[in-house]
Amino acid sequence: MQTRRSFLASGVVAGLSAGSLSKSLSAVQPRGKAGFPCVLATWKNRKAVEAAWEVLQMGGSALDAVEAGARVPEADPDDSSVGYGGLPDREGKVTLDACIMDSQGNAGSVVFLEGIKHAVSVARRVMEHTPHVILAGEGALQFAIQQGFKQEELLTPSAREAWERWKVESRYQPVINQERHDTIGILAIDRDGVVAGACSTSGLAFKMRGRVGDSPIVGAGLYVDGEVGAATATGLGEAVLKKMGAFSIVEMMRQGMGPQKACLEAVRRLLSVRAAEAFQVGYVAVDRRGRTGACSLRPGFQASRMWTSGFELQDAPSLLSR
Ligand code: SD4
Repeated sequence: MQTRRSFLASGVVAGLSAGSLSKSLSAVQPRGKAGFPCVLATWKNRKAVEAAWEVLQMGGSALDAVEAGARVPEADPDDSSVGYGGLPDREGKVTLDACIMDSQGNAGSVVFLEGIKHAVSVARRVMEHTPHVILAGEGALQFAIQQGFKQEELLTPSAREAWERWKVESRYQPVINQERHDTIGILAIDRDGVVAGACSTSGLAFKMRGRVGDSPIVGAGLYVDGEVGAATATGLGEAVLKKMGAFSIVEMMRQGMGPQKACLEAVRRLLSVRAAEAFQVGYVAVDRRGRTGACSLRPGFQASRMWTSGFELQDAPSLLSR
């Protein structure tokens, strides 16, 4: 069990004073809670976490749980960063990226997928029904249709309006936390201690056509190793890609770091990415014992967590103060 003291020591690893982090840290420490089953997700994703939890409660697998969880924001028209209702690229097209991984290291992902709401389920089919890991664009759509997925318009009237407003100036400038970074990264450990993860997003609003972020890239937006744990990311995908965020966190946990300390160290590494002063990234991680971690570059990132004791939404500690 990670103690407050051991976590504060990690502030030193990150080159931070313990004092500057202590306030937010007290909010994020699980205080005696660890273990499994558990579900951990990026942002305020209560319904997704509850859907995943329900699967676990029924005796379902971690893999089924994370898929069920990710499908919730994918179907929600009010979630402007995932699936149906996601903000489009600069040409007004909603393009989706998603990834899923099991505890054996099996992975499936789709990138630049259009017209299919449940990208995470297509990713799972890629993992389970093809010899490949990633399917892109037209090929991913073709595969999804062959698999029986329904093709539909994902651009909602309000997302279209937002795009029309954006077109007036057509300037892309990531705005920290106000872009509604709501990408779902979701991790679960089932009652047998088996770990899985999934990640689903419509990517950055008004991105260049063809742009793919970190979320569907194994090791960047998501990584699972059944012997160690799992991690997932949200925020500016370009930064996460350059640092292989999720993989780094899992590898640090393999070397013995707790999930909180590993997330913090992965965030610290972002400081060397160009324009680090202008973007946000958040990580969440869980080790195979069910200890969790969450950390972001700047304030504003939250983690949603479900244990047997109930749901918790927590403000993650941040490396920078603003
Ligand atoms: C991306 N990481 O495509 C995603 C964006 C994100 O909430 O997390 N948005 O870069």
